[in-house]
Formats: sequence, structure tokens, C-alpha cells
Amino acid sequence: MASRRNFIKVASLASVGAIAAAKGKAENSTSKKKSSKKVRPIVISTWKNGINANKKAWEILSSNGRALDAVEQGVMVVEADPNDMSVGYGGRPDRDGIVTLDASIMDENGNAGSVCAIEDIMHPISVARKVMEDTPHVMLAGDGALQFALEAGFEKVNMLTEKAKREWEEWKKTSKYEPVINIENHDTIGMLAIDSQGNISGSCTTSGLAYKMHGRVGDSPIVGAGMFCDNEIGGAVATGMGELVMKTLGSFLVVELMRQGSTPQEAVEEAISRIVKKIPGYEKFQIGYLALDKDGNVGAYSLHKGFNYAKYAENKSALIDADYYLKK
Ligand code: SD4
Repeated sequence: MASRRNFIKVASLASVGAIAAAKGKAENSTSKKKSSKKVRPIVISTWKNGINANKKAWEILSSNGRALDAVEQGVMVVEADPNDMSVGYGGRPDRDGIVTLDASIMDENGNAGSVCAIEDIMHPISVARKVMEDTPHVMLAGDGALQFALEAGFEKVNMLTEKAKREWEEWKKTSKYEPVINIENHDTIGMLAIDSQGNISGSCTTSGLAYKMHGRVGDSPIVGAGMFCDNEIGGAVATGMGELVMKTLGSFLVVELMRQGSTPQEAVEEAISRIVKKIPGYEKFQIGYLALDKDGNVGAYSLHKGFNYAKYAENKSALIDADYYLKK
């Protein structure tokens, strides 16, 4: 234990110089991009559960807080909600009855942190942030992620609620391993926010696919797949059947398309058509993308009908239906 701590300390120290230099560079390059336009803070997040999450995020943004704090504390509301069965506490378990969680976060300086397949932790997004801020790494997995969290002072919590356990026991009667993600069983939260300084950050947190194989990791903790942001351009988040997003590195694709001049809406539509072109059988699954550019323009698009997102800007909260590809 002591030697592991030492390793982290030594590694952290060794890289502090390099990281600080890199951060300085990033800060310089982003500050050059800042325009004199007055920035209007905004937060958007996937699905209806984003309404409560945005409310928390807005408290921070409207008092000149940092987008990074907004996207962390916003999604924590959903992580702690037992009624959201795709995120954090109350999330549906894997097929062995174990709740395993994935989360990722990025700040305005291009720093990223994530955890995957972590168990027994109420707020994986905060562990992801700690990975980003306190280690020289980006991603910690499974037992190692849990160990890091416990050493950092997080408490162990049983994340399987009675309700989720009952549903899983019902599922076990047939144990049909059909990883269908459709519009009925989503709720993963991906969030993007711009603060009053004009800085963007993103977060994504989930219990993943219900009754997945033990050890399965989805797109949400993969930087560039389930979430990506770049303070020069904007950000993107994904929800739905993560395998399709990972195969096309969806969120990175959306941000790169915006870099080349696409609007957020054009970019998310192109990311969906990439799935349509490249992945046979895509019709069986739902995918939703959300994008936000640095001017506060939003794009939202999904494969199937039913994807919506929550937006909070100018002191107004809204739930908005996204346009979609598969129109019969
Ligand atoms: C995953 N993308 O693990 C997540 C699941 C999801 O709403 O978005 N559910 O594949």
C-alpha cells in the first residue's frame, strides 16, 4: 500500500513540471481565443433527468462558478438518485448482480480523468475528477479505481437498491442476454457547460448497459467516445449503446467536425450517419448525441425517436426533443 502511494507521489511529482508546463501552454492558447463578446453561461445534459442536474449546475454557473464544478456537481445529483436506474445509486447491475460504474470528466485546459467498472462508490464522477487532478493518469479501472477512491477518502456504499435487485432477479428467470438499449431504458447523463469566463467542461456518468457481462465497459468513461471537449471549439456527449459510439469515437468526431466548420447540429447528424454507414444492425439500438459550441449553439440528434435533452440558460430551464434519423 505504502509503495503504491509512494509511486503515485513520485510519479505525480515527476510529472508536475511537465503537466504544469503543458497546462500553462493550454491556458495561453485558449486565452488568445477569448473574444470580447459577453459570455452567457449555458448547461445542457442528456435526457429528462438532466433537468435536476442542470438546476444544480446553474446555481454554480449563475454565481460565476467554474464550468468544471458545474458539470461535476450537476451530475452528482443524478448519481445519488435511486430512481435513475442507469446512473450511480440505484443503477441496474450487470448479469452477475453487481453494479459497476463508468464516468469521465474534462476541464477547460484539456485535462481529462475517468474511472471504469468501479464498484461501491456513490460518486464516480468525483473519483474521475480526482484521477484528473491528483494523478499523472487519465483512467483507472475496476479494483484499482476503487482502491484509489478509498485511499482518497471516498466511502464504500452498497449501490444495489432493493428495486434494482428485484428487477435483476426477475430478469434472471429468463437471463436473456440481449443487450438492447432502446428509448425505454436510458438515463445515462452526459453534461456540457460554459461558464461566465467562456470556458467549457464536460462530464458523463453511468451504470452502463443493464445486465451487461461483468467487466464490460461502455463509451462513457472513454475520453473522445462518450464525452469530449476542447476549449477552442466546444464539446460533445453521447448516450445509448456505447459499443456503437466507441467504434466511431463519436464525441471526438463531433468536436473535430465543428473544428472544420460544421455547426453543432450538422456535426451530430454526421456522427449519426457515420454509425449508419459503418455499423450493420444499427437499427436495433438507440444513440443520442449532444453538442455545444463555444458560442453556446446546441446540436442534438439521435438514431431513433425519443431522445431529449435538458437546457438551462438565461435563467430558464427547458426540456427539448431532439430530431432523429429513423423516420418511417
Ligand atoms: C453505455 N452509453 O454504457 C452507455 C449507456 C447509456 O443511457 O447511455 N445509457 O453504453
